[in-house]
Amino acid sequence: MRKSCLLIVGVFFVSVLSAAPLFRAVQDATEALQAGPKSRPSVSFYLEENFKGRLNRLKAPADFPGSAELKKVGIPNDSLLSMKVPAGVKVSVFDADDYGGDSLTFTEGEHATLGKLARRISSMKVELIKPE
Ligand SMILES: [Ca+2]
Repeated sequence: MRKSCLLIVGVFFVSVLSAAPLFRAVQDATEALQAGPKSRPSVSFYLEENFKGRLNRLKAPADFPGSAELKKVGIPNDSLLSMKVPAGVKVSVFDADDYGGDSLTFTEGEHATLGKLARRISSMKVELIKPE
C-alpha cells in the first residue's frame, strides 16, 4: 500500500515537472502575442561603418529635429555611419537642423554606409510606414 502511494506521488511530481517548461512556453507565446501590436520596431544606429562602433537603438516613430535632440539619445552631431532598418520603418536623415539641407531616406535593410550623409546627419525622422 505504501509503495503504491509513493508511486502515485512520484508520478504526480514527474508530470508536474515535465509540464512546467510547456506551461512556460505557452505563457511566453501569450505574452509575445499580447505585446505584438504594442511593441514598436526599433532602428539600430552605429557610429562606425559596417554596424560597428557605439550602437543606439531608437524606436519608431520618433522625430529628432536637431543635433540637440540627437545628442539627448546618445548620438553626437555629424556622427552616424551605418544603420539597420526593420520592416515597416522609414528613416529620413538631413544634413542640417530642422530637416534642412541634403537629405536621404533609408527603408528596410542593412545600410553599411550612409552615402553622402555619412558623418553629416544633424536631424532625422524615424517613421512607421504601412506595408505595401
Ligand atoms: Ca550636419
